Amino acid sequence: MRIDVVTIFPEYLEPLNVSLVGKARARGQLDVRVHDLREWTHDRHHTVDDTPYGGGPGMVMKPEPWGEALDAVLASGAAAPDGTAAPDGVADGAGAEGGAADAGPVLVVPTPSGRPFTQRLAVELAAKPWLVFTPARYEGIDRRVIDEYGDRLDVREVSVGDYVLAGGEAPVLVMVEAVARLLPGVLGNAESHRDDSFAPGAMDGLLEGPVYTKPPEWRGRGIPEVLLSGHHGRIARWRRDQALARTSANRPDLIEGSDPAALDKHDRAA
Ligand code: 6GU
Repeated sequence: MRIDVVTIFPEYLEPLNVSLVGKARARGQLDVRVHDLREWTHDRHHTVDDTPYGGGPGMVMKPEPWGEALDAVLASGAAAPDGTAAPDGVADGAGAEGGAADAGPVLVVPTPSGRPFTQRLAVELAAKPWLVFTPARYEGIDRRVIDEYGDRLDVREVSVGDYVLAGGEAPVLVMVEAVARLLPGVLGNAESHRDDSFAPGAMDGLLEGPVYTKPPEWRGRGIPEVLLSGHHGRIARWRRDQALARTSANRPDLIEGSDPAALDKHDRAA
């Protein structure tokens, strides 16, 4: 997968050199290119913002640098991004809004006004060959930029939560990590995804329960007996009960929104 990020703070994306994403890049599983938006300004002060039409507080990012930057980035991969083979299903347009090109790059626009970034969206984006992120500062980007590329590309305005950050760079770190760990071969163990909180399947979208490792006693605290029993059926039942308890305590909305058929009679008893 190829990922481009256009930002006025390239150094903010340095963590993409570390840990899981850094290793995926070093292995060639991920081609991440970070670009400085100011390279596409032409004035002495490299101006990227201006006052909003209609008045109001703050500044708005000017359309011209974004247009030039995105044209250049998109042209640089127009044929086949980086030679990396597109995973199966990439060109099928599954989940795309329709209309704009389904097979090309996905433009991900971080904004607190966007649709929620969820595990479902991470899975969808992980199947694409090329993502372009446009983290903004100030009050956001001149709307015409989003409209312009929306006519040609699959554009997603995405928020990472119900709070306001100073810019979209931290959300890009969040989204890239969530996507990268889903790419084939990036996590050591493909099974690691199966019980992820929010993953459909074994845990039916419940939150993961507690985990333990050695030593068997720490500061007078032991390990739940069932985990030492070697009884796989009882362990699975216990883990599910823990997941249900944690989900109803921390995220009752996930249970209210779930399919009652996903609960078995043991769940109801718990
Ligand atoms: Cl994507 N950007 C900003 N600036 N704030 C946010 C956000 C994004 N998601 C939640 N808050």
